[in-house]
Amino acid sequence: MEEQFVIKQAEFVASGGVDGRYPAPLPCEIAIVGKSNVGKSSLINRLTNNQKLARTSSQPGKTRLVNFFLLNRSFYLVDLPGYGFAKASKEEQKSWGVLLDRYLSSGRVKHLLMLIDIRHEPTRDDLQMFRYLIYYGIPYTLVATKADKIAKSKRQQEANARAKALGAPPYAIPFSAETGDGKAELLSRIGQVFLDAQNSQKDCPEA
Ligand SMILES: Nc1nc2c(ncn2[C@@H]2O[C@H](COP(=O)(O)OP(=O)(O)OP(=O)(O)O)[C@@H](O)[C@H]2O)c(=O)[nH]1
Ligand SMILES: [Mg+2]
Repeated sequence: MEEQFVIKQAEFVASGGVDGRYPAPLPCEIAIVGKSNVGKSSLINRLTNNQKLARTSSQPGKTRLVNFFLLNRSFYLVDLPGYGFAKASKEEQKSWGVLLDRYLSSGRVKHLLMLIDIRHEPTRDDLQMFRYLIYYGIPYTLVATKADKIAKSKRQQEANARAKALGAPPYAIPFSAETGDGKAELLSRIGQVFLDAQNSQKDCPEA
């Protein structure tokens, strides 16, 4: 039987991005994108079983920097500021846009987890984000968050409908940071990405 990928250890490493400086890269770096309040930081906490690792808030706009978490002492999981935070000033929205853009175009990120709320149609910002990651050719996995808010029997169907509305192949992992639903599937996806990154590193060691 295939061994389950487990997160044994997690630590906060650094916040960055304002000056375009980040920690030294590792072969595997997975970042989380999605609109403000969709549950990016909560997902990190659930995956690592540490409610205090990434700061969360019921107020949108909590995460304002690019936050690097080192998992299993071997790869980065990166928490990004959410987009589409209506209350932010034009100036703030612009600087978050620059931060995100600079990070995503840095070539560091190997895989994106794009989070969408299982209950809502994608916003204009979601559509723009999705076009952006296709444009840059960044591999991604769609995750439909807050799955606990709808009936279990409808979750997969609703998650898939959200993916389809984005213009993606109609599949998203239903996930709940509240109950841990979808965690095993997401971990297995992350495990795959991690192994692929390790293997391609072996194939071209100087990359
Ligand atoms: N019911 C439920 N609530 C959730 C879930 N995930 C997150 N939340 C709640 O949604 C709110 C926002 O969560 P965060 O994890 O801070 O969201 P974020 O995407 O990091 O937000 P920004 O940092 O502002 O971009 C908090 O009140 C969380 O408790 C979930 O799976 N189920
Ligand atoms: Mg956050």
